Amino acid sequence: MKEETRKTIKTLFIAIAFAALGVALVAAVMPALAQTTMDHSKMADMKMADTAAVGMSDGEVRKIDKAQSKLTLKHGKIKSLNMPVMTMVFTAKDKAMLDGVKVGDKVRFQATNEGGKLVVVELAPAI
Ligand SMILES: [Cu+2]
Repeated sequence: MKEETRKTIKTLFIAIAFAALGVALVAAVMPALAQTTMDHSKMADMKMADTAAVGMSDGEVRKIDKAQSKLTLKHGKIKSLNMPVMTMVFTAKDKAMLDGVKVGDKVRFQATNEGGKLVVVELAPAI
């Protein structure tokens, strides 16, 4: 092989390697960018949902676990959390909230999703 040909091939390989690196970088960065954009729109949606769903949801106390700051509520639709009617466990934001209710009580409450954990931030007897 001629020295000239070897040099050309070497240059070509380097060029291909850089091109491949570039593609890999773009491939690695693009999903991250897309993700960031999606998160922003999600946040905007959540804020809109929060504003739209000011107010409390209906519930009935099924179980109280004061030691764990948890309560089981049979609840009506919760628009802000996109939930249908169901019975589920919530975490009370403040243990003292649980002092004001007992099993069987009808309540009005407000719950938020805090990193996947559903937290009751307000709890009051139903009027
Ligand atoms: Cu639920």
